[in-house]
Amino acid sequence: MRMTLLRLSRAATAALVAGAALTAAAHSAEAAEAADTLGSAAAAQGRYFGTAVAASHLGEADYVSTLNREFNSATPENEMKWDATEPTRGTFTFSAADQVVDHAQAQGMDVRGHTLVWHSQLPSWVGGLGAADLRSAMNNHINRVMGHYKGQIHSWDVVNEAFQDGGSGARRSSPFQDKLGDGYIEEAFRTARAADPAAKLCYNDYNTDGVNAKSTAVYTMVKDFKSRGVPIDCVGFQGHFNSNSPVPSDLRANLQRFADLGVDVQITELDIEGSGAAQADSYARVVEACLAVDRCTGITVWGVTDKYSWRSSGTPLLFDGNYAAKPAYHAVLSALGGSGGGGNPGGGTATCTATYTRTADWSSGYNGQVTITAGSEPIGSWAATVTFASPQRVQATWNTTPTWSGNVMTARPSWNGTLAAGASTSFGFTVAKNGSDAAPVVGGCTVS
Ligand code: G2I
Repeated sequence: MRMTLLRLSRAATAALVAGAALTAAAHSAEAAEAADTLGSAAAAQGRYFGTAVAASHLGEADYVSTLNREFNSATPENEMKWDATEPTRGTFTFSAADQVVDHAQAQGMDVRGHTLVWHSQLPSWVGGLGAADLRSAMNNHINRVMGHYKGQIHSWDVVNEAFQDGGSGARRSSPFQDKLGDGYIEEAFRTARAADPAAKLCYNDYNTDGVNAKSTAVYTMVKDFKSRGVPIDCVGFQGHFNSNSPVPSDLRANLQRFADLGVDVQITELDIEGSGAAQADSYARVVEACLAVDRCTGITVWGVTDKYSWRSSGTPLLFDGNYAAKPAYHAVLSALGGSGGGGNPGGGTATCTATYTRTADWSSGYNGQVTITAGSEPIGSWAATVTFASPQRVQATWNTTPTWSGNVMTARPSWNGTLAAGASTSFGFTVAKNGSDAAPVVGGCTVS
């Protein structure tokens, strides 16, 4: 059975709260007209699009406006972890997590719970317990945290990162593993099911995105759980990528093999280091992989803006430090079937212009430059066509990642897609004349 999670727009949610009937027709019309944000475009595909949220940034206007505009699911980045919720045994504090949950709910967003049983961000008192005590502390922690948010969490990461990296597929050492043995995961899921029967219960991990020894170890566990009736509903694939750990080509196949076990799959912490077109392509591939798998119910990126990312020097997110939408944003929106977007709070239309100049000329060749200028709204990416006269040949290009169709070059940004309102960038090329001195014809600039 495919779980369809069609998010209501905020307006629709308000209408529903007001008691108005929401017809299917009105619903799809909302989705169709509003697909210029990540959340609305994902909703039109029956998915959610979420982000990690840090309570400490909820006082920053640009952070909040970007969060509220683009996303329809929120995962507290650190606030629900054991060190935040139960720093000393039996004393629970939910104030920071409540801030995120309250904000999300006020915006009609879903909340993903992250995370209950994890070796990291674990207060030292947990590691000091003996086996019997640890078992009761683990179950009590699950009961209390899930109990506090009962009925309010869409999916819970019940157990996080329980497997080792590398080829062995073995369990990672942790107080839980070392003292309770393999059975602790099953026990945690059983306790979690009883604590909040409405929540989807997920196992979440990293470097499990492609088919490899680690993902196969998780697969084997999930298969075993399903065959024995251990409650598990979903598997989270964190999706932390960079040049050492690129988006695997078998991501879709891996998601599908888990889905075929009868669980939902979710991309839970997506971020991809890089910039420009390469980063955008990688993001698009992840979105396409999720959309190709019926049971891939949603994607969460691990933060709103590069400046607050856990690895901010790698600029891995969809919005830069000034909350301008990056090429990766537009690639994601477009892969979700949306368009425009990127934050046009004033409601203006994002536009750009392209103007050509010959910057150098010699008997057998010339250099050309095209200046791209954003209109009255910021843009996150652009494209311009340049048609060269035959038999001219382009020998080099710079500041662009071109694609070719015959003698027509479509120039897109390499690193220079994001432009503030009115700002310019340029790209250039060296052309061999081959007897023709004709100027190239520059087509219009489009915001893509
Ligand atoms: O490491 C990336 C993620 C891998 N999967 C599980 C996620 O929960 C994890 O998130 C990161 C947060 O993004 C970081 O924000 O988890 C880190 C800790 O393992 C978080 O870093 C911590 C710092 O280590 C602390 O020093 C800091 O006090 O963030 C805390 C709050 O800013």
